[in-house]
Amino acid sequence: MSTPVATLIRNGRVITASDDYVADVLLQNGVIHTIGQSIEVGPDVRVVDATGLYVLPGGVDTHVHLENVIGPSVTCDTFASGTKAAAFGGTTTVVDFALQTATDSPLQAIARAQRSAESQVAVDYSLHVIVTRVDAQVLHDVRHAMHHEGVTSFKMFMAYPGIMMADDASIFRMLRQVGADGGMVALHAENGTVIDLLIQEALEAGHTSPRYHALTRPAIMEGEATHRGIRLAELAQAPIYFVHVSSNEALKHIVTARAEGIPVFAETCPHYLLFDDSVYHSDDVEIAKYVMTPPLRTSQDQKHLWRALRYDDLQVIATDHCPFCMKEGHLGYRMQKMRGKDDFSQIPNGAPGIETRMVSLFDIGVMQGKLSLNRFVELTATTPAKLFGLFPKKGTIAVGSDADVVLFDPAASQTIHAHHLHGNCDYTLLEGRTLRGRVEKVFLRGELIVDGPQWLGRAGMGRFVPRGQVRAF
Ligand code: DUC
Ligand code: ZN
Ligand code: ZN
Repeated sequence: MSTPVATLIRNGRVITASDDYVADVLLQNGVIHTIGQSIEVGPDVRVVDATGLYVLPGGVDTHVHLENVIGPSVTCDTFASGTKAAAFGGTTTVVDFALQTATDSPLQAIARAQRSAESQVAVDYSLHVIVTRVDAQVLHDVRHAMHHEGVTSFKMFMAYPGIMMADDASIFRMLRQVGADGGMVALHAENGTVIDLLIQEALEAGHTSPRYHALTRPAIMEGEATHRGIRLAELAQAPIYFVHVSSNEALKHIVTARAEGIPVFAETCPHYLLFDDSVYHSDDVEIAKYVMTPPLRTSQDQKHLWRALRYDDLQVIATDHCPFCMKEGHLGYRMQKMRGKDDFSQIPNGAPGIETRMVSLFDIGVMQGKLSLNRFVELTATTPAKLFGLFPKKGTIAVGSDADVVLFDPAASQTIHAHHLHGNCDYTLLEGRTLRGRVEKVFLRGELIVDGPQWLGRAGMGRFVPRGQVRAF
């Protein structure tokens, strides 16, 4: 068959953040054209029988690091490998980061990331700018980025002094302007200077193994920074978004602020739901796999995260896909994690997860009765799209939305192995784990890009998506 003019997904169970019904869905000209019962089509339309399958909006992962320079390391997934992996995992839109270096402006950072992404991306993408330095020119460029480049969110760090950390006044200035312009500041909330002191003291005491990564980043310092970020946002009268919330110490401030009506939003990540800090109870160098920031927390924290996900104190589950190789690696990125085998502070912080987000959350969330199907879609596609100005183009199944659609088999299962995944990372935290649910087919703007194990997508077919204002309420 030559390239079909359209695709009819017949008789699938359409799940959105609010609905759940069996219907036919016609994808045409890159968008969802019609949703109905027994839709008639001509012979030039490809018909896919989706009986027994879920028809989900393509996942929206608003926290990924592809080709990101983080300190002295570069994440091992390129825009090509990372977005292909995303597609196989049922994610059709990613938001990566453009880093403002010491010498350039946010606009240069955006242009640089776009140049690199353009020929490589296999799903649609956007960028948050990491703003490390704030002055009048930077604020001017931030405004330009928002109104002319379609970049409406900015990440700032309260950790990593001397590298990426911004001071409170800089964060406040950004919150005030970006909030007034309808954008979002995303914060990495940890007290960076105290954590650096704890790291220094641990190393001086000879505590060098990877487990000390977690011991030197206590949850209380995540809580302190979260509270400070909230107060800055309150003063600035701006919405604020906390990335990678891992602990109840942070969560309790978010819950209180939301109850007071302060527009605070937050994500957690699959690894905080899948694992707890018991993995750190060893001096084995393999623990470097679990060195991400913030570190994994207690099983008690995990219970609080699930509660917050259910009751909307957390609104998003994004991956913080930040892959570094343990051993083999690709593209010359060998032994990245092993750089820190004799000094935990040298282990690049981050773990992979872009391809396993949807299926792992389906298994531990939906199948274990912790999340409804609607909530699963809301957390992984709809709300991230709303909070970051992508909705309703992305994040839902509705007439006129982009035809980014995942056919998902809830009755299938799969055992995860790193060598079956499509990214460049040589390990997965889920190695050997059997998960219920499987992505069967993925459409990007109506084009079939994943068909079972077959890759039909192309590097460069993804598009930069200019984003609008946040929909925070
Ligand atoms: N924060 C992130 O969001 N990703 C990787 C490392 C970090 O500190
Ligand atoms: Zn961070
Ligand atoms: Zn991150």
